[in-house]
Amino acid sequence: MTQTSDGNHLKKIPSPVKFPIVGHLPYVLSRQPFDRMLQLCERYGDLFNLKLLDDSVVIVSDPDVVEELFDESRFRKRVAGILESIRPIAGDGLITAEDHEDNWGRAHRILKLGFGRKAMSDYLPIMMRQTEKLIQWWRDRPGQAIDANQDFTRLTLEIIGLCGFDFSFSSFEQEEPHEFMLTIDSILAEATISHQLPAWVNQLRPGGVRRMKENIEATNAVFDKIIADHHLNDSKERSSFLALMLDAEDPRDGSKLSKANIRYQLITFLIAGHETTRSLLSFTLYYLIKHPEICRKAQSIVDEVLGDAPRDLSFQDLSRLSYLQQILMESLRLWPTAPGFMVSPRSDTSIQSKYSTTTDDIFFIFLAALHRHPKAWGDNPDSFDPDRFGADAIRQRPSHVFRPFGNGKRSCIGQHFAMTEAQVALTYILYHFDLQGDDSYTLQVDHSLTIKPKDFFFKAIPRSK
Ligand code: MNH
Repeated sequence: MTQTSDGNHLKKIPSPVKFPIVGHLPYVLSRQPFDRMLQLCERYGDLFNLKLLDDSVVIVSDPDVVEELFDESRFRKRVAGILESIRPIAGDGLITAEDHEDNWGRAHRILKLGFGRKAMSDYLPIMMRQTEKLIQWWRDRPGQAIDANQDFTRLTLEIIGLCGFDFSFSSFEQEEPHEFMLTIDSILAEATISHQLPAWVNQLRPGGVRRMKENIEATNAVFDKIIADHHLNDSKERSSFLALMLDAEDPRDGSKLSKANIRYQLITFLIAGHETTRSLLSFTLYYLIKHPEICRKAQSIVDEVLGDAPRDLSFQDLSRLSYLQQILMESLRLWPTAPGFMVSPRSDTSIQSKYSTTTDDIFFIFLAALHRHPKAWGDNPDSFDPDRFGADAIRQRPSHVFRPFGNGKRSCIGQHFAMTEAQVALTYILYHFDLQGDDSYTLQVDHSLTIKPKDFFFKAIPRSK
C-alpha cells in the first residue's frame, strides 16, 4: 500500500463481488446492457471496477472524479475495447489513433481547417438541400408512420457523404439502404461482437473473421476509388474534407497525409459522422412529441425567424434559433449518443487522493450517468428541460458535468458540424410539420457503437400555412 501526502493509505478502487472465472461479465450481460449499466451505477456508486475478460474497466460517473480525469496533463485518451476492435478499418484515423502517433497531430492540424467558419459556410447549403429532400420524402408519404432512425439515417448519411467526399448514397432515391452501408454495418456489428468475446472464442469463429476481412477489403476498394476519382476531377472546385486532405499541407512541417491515411479518415468520418447525429435527431423528436408545450414554443420561434415563406438559413438565423440548440443539448444530456469515452493515467497515481491507480487502468466516463448526477443536475435530473441550457444556467454550472463531445484535444472535431446539421434539420421539420406520436410507446434504448431509441415511430402532419 502507498501513502498519500496526508499520511492516509490508498485503497483499491471498489469492485462488486466477482463470479468465479468469468469475473464481472454476468453483471453486464443483459438484453438491455445500457439500462443495466445505469442500474449498476446506482447500485455500486460513482466509481467502480469491472473485470471483463482481458480488460479491467473502471466505470465513472461522479462529477468530482470526472473533473480529475479531464486533466490532460495526468490522463490521456485510451484506444481500447470497441475502439481497438475498429482499428482494422479506421486505422490511425482521428478517432482510433493514439495521441503519440504522428498522423494524429498531422490530421488534426489539417482537418481543423475543414471545420472552421469558412468551410462551414460551404456545408450549410448542402445541409439545407438534403433536409429539403427529407421534407419532400415525408410529403410524398402522407399519413405513413415514420421510422425515425431509418429516415434520419438518410439525411445524415447524405450530408456526411456529400460534405466528406462528394458522394451520394442515393438515400432519397431508394427505399433500401445503399449496399455499401450494409457492408459497413456488418463490419461494425462484427467489431461489436468480437470485442465482447475473449480472443480464444474469436479464434473459434473463423467465419466471422473471414467475413470481416472480406468486408474490410471491399470497403477499402470503394474508398480507394472515391479518392482516385476525386483526384481526376478538378478537386479544387469543390469543398469537401477529401479535397482538403488531398491539397492541404501540415502547417507545422509542410507534409501531407498519405493516401492510406486519407482513406482511414474518410471511413472514420463516415462511421463517426452519421449515426451519432442521426440518433440525436431521433431522441430529440421523441422528447418534442412528449412535451407539446416545448414543441409549440420552438415552432413559434421558427415561424418568427423564417416568416411566411421558407428560405435558406444564414448563420445569423441560426443564432436567433438558439432555443433549438438548447433542445438538442438537453437531448444530448439525457441520451448522449456516443455513450462514453476512455482515458488512462499517464503514470501511476491516485484518484481523489484516496484510490491507487496504474497506467493499465482504463476509466470509462459513462456520460448518461454523469449527465444525470444529482450533484450537478439537482433533484429532478431525468426531466427534459431545455432551460437547463439557457445562457445563465450554463454559466452557473461547471463545464465538466456535460461532455457529450468528449474532452480536451481529443474531443469531437465535428461537434459544430453536427449541431449545425441537427439545428437546420429541426428548424425545417418544425416549420413544415406538426409531430404526432404513439401514446403507447415507451422509450427503449438500443446500444451498439452508439445509442438510439428502439422502434421509435412518429407521424409528420403538414402544417397549414
Ligand atoms: Mn464526434 C470524437 C461524439 C458527431 C467526427 N465524437 C468524438 C468523441 C465523442 C464524439 C464523445 C470523443 C471520443 C473519444 O474520446 O474516444 N460526435 C459525437 C457526437 C456527435 C458527433 C455525440 C453528434 C451528435 N463526430 C461527429 C461528426 C463528425 C465527427 C458529425 C464528422 C463530421 N468525432 C469525430 C472525430 C473524432 C470525434 C474525427 C476524433 C477527434 C480526435 O480524437 O482527434
